[in-house]
Amino acid sequence: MAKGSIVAGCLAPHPPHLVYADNPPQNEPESEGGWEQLRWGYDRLRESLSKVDYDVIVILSPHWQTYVGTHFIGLPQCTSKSVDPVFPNLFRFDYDIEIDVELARAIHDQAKSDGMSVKMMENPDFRVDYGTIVSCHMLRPEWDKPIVSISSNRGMDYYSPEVMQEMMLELGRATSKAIEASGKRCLLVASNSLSHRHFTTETNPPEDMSKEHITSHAMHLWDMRMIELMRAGKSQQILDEMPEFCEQAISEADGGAFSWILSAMGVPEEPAILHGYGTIIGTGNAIMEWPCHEWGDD
Ligand code: 2X7
Ligand code: FE2
Repeated sequence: MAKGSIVAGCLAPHPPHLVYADNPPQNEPESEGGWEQLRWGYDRLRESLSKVDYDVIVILSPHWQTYVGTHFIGLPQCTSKSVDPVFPNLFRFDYDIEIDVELARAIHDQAKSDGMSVKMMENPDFRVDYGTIVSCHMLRPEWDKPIVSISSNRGMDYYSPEVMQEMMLELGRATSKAIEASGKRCLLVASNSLSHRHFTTETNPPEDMSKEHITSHAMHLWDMRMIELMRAGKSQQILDEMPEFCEQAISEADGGAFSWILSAMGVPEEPAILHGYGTIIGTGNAIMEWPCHEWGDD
């Protein structure tokens, strides 16, 4: 069997506003558009990924929060309606998702044998979190690829950013080992915003773009710094600065997805491609791609 590989890594933010603005048939509420810069960024990412062949999407979302270890969905099919708890007016989405349980279990087993606390989630009533759904929909609206869904074990809330990061680096290494052994071509997805300080009131209508901007200059500076580091291939520096980023920018990288993906890709020195940047209710969101399939083995 050929070795499995990570064909590309993506930073794919998941504010439900993006799906709301796109008006897909699965989502009940209707909009007049909005957040076009980010949605055009997703167009460019999809166009770039259309040239890459892959079997499965492996995604870690900060909105599936598990406080005892990392969990993996272990059900072959998940079908239900997802309602965003904070934005039920924007996101009521019918989903029908195929899970690659074999690969999920392989990553689980590898992480377990490396000493991590992990669990396969097999409750048939489980609802998939909206972060996973939004990122996957924006990446691949055809929903024709199975996914591996990985939880965020909130190591930063329970311990510290440093502990969170150590755990996510370990999980990244386990993910990469299991993918290699699986023979599968995988698209890796970190589903998170960058700076994450948001407004506390909503405009009418929510898609009124005359009201959309970053919450503060400090948040803007952090977002630009992270984007420049990604574009310069300075993954190790990102990891080194992650604790300050999480704390000072209230970043959604606190869920571990950003550290996990950099680790799984081997802390790349190759540049990431910026497909788009924009704010959503004041948070900073970058759509990035690491085109690993172009890098070769050496
Ligand atoms: O989950 C989110 C988010 N990360 C950022 C902005 C708005 C809503 O939801
Ligand atoms: Fe979020």
